[in-house]
Amino acid sequence: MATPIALLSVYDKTGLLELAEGLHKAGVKLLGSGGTAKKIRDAGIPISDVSDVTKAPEMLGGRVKTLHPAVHGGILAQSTESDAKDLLEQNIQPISIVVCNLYPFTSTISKPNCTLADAVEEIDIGGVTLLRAAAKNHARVSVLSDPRDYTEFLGAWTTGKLEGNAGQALRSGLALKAFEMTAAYDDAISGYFREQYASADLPGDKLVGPVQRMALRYGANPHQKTAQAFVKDGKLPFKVLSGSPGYINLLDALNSYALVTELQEALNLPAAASFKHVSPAGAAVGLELDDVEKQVYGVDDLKEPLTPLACAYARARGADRMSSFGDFIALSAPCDVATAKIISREVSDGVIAPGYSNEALEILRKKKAGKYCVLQMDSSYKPAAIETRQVYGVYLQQQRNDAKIEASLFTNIVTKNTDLPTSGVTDLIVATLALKYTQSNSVSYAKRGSIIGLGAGQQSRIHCTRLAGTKADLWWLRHHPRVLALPFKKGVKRAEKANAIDLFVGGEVLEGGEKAHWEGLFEEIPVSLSAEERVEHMKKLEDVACSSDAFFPFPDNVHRARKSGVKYLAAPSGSVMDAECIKAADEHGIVFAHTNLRLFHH
Ligand code: 93A
Repeated sequence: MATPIALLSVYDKTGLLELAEGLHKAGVKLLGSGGTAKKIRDAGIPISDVSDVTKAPEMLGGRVKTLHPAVHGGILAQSTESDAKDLLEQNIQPISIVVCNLYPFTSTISKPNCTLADAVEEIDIGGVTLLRAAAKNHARVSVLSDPRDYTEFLGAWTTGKLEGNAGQALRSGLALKAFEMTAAYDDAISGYFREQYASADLPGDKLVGPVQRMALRYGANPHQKTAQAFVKDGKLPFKVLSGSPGYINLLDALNSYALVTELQEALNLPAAASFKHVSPAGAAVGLELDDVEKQVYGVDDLKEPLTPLACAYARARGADRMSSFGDFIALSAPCDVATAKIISREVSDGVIAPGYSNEALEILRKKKAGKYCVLQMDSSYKPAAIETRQVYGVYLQQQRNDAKIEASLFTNIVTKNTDLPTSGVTDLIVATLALKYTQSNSVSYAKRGSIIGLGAGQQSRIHCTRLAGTKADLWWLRHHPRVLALPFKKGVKRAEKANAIDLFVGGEVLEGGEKAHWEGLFEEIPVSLSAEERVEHMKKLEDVACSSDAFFPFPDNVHRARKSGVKYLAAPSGSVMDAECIKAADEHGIVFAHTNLRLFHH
């Protein structure tokens, strides 16, 4: 049998001499690139230079060292007669082992004074080619890309364990490692050039090519200093028209935009969402507001006539005004003046929409002294079918949740009452679509095309049903004539009014300074709503739709939903208590649709 040959070309020379010595003793002929060969030779271990084999010197200041048919022919040749003939004709020896690690691109670019030329010079070409060639031909060739594998490999080689299946398994594992290594190396290189050539770090940055990457101020928290948003292909699907988005802003923006797009598609009406911490505080389609609703949503004084889009945002923002404080807004249609005017007077972090009228954009750009974040989404954008994230160093990958929420989802009605009117279907679509983009567990209540109560991120479903139900109750109590007539002093700010109303409808008992402050907001101190007044008013909350992102484990959820006027209910089946839940719905004359679609979202 011909003497086996190992080609060694390593930047990191850790463990190199021990490996070279071991291979030499095992009868392997060593071949090395410049520095690698010198180090081994200096230690007294016999080794030939690659240039002896290629008959060409290393050239271009080291840019070409091992790139030669004599090397790659030797690595890539398979154990076939025809390949053996080719090698013989060209006088090339087959190579059995490739030991290679790459120029340190990542550590070079992380040095503060690294120039583009420094980075370019650190891009390893020949080493990557060695690794890929050897890994490709792992049926015959062993590739060592990590010094930590030298000892095990040497042991296997010297004890003959590289024969047969065990040998193949070891070569396969080493090949995979080499492929991972070259992939990560290429990722680092493209990441660097994305930053150099396709990054818009400031709104209005003028780039010749597409903007693929954007530096973010910080991650979820200010001490998480490294943060960026990027795509690997094409360009970022949004433009920054004003302000600079943060990491959580983008989580909100992208999730909320998906929600409003799907709402508009499902119901053929402009839609809006008000997001906080990656869950909707409210979401709605643009059904016209009546006079009471205008007052409840605080848009009765707006001079501008309300467009359907403005109605959608007024509703979305008005579902839970406390939670919407500092929201990120998504609009399914280009932002008009009326919508911009509503946004301009609320406390909000940013907005994403497929476009803005010139006047609307002017209004929004003035908000927060120019710091208000305005994003324009490319409406033709289609997200990838597979989504990947990393948690604690582990990649998680899944198919994107592309389930369509439409009327057909609610046709399997399992209760005696099967009378589901169009308005009920609309509200079930709104309630269910909102859950698709709400942190689980989640339950939502909807009425008049709008979320009126939403419980997010609860570990217990009944807690979620109660939380959402209480929000729906407070929303409805805000329609009470005595709330609408609360005698606020002139000059009380909108956010302060929202807070004061929340305390009033919530029946919170106030003391000391807090009580004095609250009372000081009014011309005349309001008398609390009595228990009877509350009961009387709550009786009038009817025809509410409620949806759950997973099955109801117990009928208590159905009973609780009913207390907030629920008439239309949707949830997947699958609970051992399904029959009990249906019985509870029948008891209240509720129309209950089993959707068979679980909608967990994290
Ligand atoms: O500049 S290169 O891309 N051109 C080559 O042909 C080449 N061949 C191996 N760099 C090349 N290498 C790299 O040189 C290896 O990946 C290794 O990191 C390094 C080893 O060089 P030396 O043996 O001279 O220390």
